[in-house]
Amino acid sequence: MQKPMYINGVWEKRDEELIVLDPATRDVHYSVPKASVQDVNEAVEAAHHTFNSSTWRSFKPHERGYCLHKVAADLRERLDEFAKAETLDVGKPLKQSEADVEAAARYFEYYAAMADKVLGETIPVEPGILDYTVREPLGVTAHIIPWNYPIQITARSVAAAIAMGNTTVVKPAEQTPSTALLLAESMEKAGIPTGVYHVVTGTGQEAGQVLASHSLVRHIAFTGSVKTGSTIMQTAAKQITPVTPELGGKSPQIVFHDCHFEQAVQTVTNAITQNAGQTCSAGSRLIIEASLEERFVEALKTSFEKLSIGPGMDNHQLGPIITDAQVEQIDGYIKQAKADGATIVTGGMKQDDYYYRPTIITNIDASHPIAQEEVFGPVITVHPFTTEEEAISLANGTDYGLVTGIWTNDIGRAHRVAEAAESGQVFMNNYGAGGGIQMPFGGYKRSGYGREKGLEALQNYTQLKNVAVSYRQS
Ligand code: TXE
Repeated sequence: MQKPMYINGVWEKRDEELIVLDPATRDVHYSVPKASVQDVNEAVEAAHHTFNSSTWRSFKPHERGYCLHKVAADLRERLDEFAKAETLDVGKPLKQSEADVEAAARYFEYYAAMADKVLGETIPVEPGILDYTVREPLGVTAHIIPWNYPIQITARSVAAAIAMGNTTVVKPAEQTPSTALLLAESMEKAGIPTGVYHVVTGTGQEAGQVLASHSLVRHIAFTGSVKTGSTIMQTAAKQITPVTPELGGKSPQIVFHDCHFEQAVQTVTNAITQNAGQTCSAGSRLIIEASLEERFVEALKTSFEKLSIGPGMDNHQLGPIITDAQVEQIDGYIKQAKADGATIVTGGMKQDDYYYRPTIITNIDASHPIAQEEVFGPVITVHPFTTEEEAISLANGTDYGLVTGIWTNDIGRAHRVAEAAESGQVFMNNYGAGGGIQMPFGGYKRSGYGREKGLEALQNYTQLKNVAVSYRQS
């Protein structure tokens, strides 16, 4: 069965198609059109036309907000349908998909409320001059989405872009196009005008590349690998198109001897096993005070081994790994670590071909590839320290800088370490508090730049105009 893509309010099928597999069985689940260069051009041109149309130009900011609230309501009403579609595409446990759909609804509400609240300023210049700024939309914004959190990542940037008056073209990942397509139905129902939201289901190399290089695209929101992010930025640079790249991480959990032990064990477990570790902000390195290492690793092992593994639809704690290639990537890192003398405390192997057992690795040098690169699986490496300086140096010792977790009851130390952390986000004695909707999110170093989420993201989807008016007659 082919699910059509959505261009300019029309559901379009094509002879050339992409096959989407159910990660739990690797069976063919459905197909989508393989969007051509012409399809992408058509979507971008329609989005450009809509941006300049009297329909969209005369839409009042609060009316945009009203429609986006209705999108949120539809997501909640159809939460089961969206969550099942997400789990069948991504493989993640149904409960996690439900939480993702709820988060998507919250993004729509959050940015709906901001549609008529982004203000300009007046600037004192000199007598007789009124100087003011206006924040204006950019035009067509492109949204290139990865497969690990499709509905959340689509929602967060599309909601902000539309709230600010832009039009949008979404290119979902090849593996997970369902929920971006379902969202088109919500947009229609909510009264978002035709042409404001398009979904082109194509490959990264073709559809993604054409989208990133299109001269009418005024901003690109990208989440994915460093390699693809860098390619997109080089392409976009030719048109001077701004990119907001969110490029993953190798986030440390720094655990001091005076932490709340049980809470730290539980949260460190969740932070590397959620979505089977296929999360940009996964806490994939345990930086542990040496005096606590043995006890903590033992408790972590027990905690990992309690987790159930199986199909996401049956709500196990770890679902399948998205593709065979991704399983091989994880396995490759593990084999290399083993060959280099690391100790596998638990896990370290596939289960039933499509799953990976939660894995703890000790006796591993902090410079080893498995401790430096994004494994994107349920794998944590352990690095002991004796001084605070050493902990900071280990935590900051990768090219990434997305999130830092700090576990201690010494408030002074917690703030010193937070200050030294080279990452865009720090969690103290929690990891992921608040759900993240309102908090700016993005990387230091190779994790990217710019911020999605929170009020900060609105900067991505507006441009600033300064107007100087002379009002004195000479
Ligand atoms: O990512 P890509 P892939 C990391 C993770 C994973 C690795 C590879 O380590 O193992 O990346 O995953 C589109 N022009 N993350 O190959 O290539 C592509 O179609 C324009 C981290 O899936 O970055 C998809 O829609 N677009 C991460 C999106 O880019 C292109 C999430 C992401 O794909 C393109 C996912 C091109 N030339 C993977 N090539 C995170 N930060 O959470 C591909 N795409």
